[in-house]
Amino acid sequence: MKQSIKEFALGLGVDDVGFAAVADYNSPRSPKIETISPDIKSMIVLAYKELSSCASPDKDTAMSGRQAVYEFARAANYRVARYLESKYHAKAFTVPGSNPFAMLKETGGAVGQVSLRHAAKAAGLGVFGRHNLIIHPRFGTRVNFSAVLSDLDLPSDPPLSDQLCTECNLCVEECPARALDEEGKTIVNDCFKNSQPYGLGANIAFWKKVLAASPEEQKRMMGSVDYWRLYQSILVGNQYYCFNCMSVCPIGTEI
Ligand code: B12
Repeated sequence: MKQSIKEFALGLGVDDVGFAAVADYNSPRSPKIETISPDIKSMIVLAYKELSSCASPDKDTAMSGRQAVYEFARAANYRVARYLESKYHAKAFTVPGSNPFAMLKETGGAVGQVSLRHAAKAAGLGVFGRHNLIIHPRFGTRVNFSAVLSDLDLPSDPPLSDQLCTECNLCVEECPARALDEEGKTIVNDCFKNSQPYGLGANIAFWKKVLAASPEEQKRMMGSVDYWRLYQSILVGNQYYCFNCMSVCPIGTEI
């Protein structure tokens, strides 16, 4: 069953596939999987190589590469979920590459329903690096994930034991926000401000300024490039303007 699911997903163009039993998934800061469904027993984690455009100095081009990954991941999630439903009469639940996920005050809107990094690790697709991201043996850090959860009783693939991260510290040094200075922790808000300069935080700050401004200033602000970029960021869906910790990482044979 695992082999046929894997061949089906690879046949779609997914770059790598791993399986994790929910019992082997351990993400202390994520919600319990049961909150999605008590029937879920396994996770099928799909891996997508990040395009080399992630290293482009043109951030819109870099983000268009990410959009391509996420749009393909959404379709791949649906196809794999339908395959499980139609071939194995399974229940299937998709986990997107990014949004939508719970917008809660207590999580600062920065905790997904499922941590795809922790799922990828449990599925033998990679190991954590100094940047708190997953390093895949072939794609290095230039890898993104999505997942399909199911009630199929599928055992985990063997975990990767290799220490892929060489602690070269490039990710830490090249982080414009110094968000990785503390080992094992990403300073989420510092990364947010830099990686999503037109994200939720910037949106709220913009509207607060508009509300406090004179009618003349409000008109000027509504016509400003800042507002255009806020608008586009919503269109794109969380526009990232920084890929450094991903693009500078030298690990991987197919980066
Ligand atoms: C929310 C989110 C973010 C947030 C928070 C990131 C984080 N590390 O938690 C922000 C906006 C900062 C972010 C940034 C980035 N992201 Co992001 N993100 C997510 C998302 C949607 C949820 C992650 C989550 O649930 N984290 C919360 C818990 C589970 O994480 P944690 O490891 O336990 O805790 C971390 C932090 O919260 C913090 N932390 C630890 N303890 C504490 C305690 C407190 C109180 C606080 C506040 C924080 C904190 O440090 C830990 C290590 O990073 C995932 C997709 C998914 N569903 O998994 C993508 C995901 C993790 N992101 C990804 C990427 C690529 C990025 C960026 C490179 C930006 C970009 N250009 O894409 C940067 C990298 C930042 C980094 N090096 O950590 C990829 C990673 C792929 C890989 N190779 O591992 C994912 C898996 C998306 C995907 N579909 O592939 N992201």
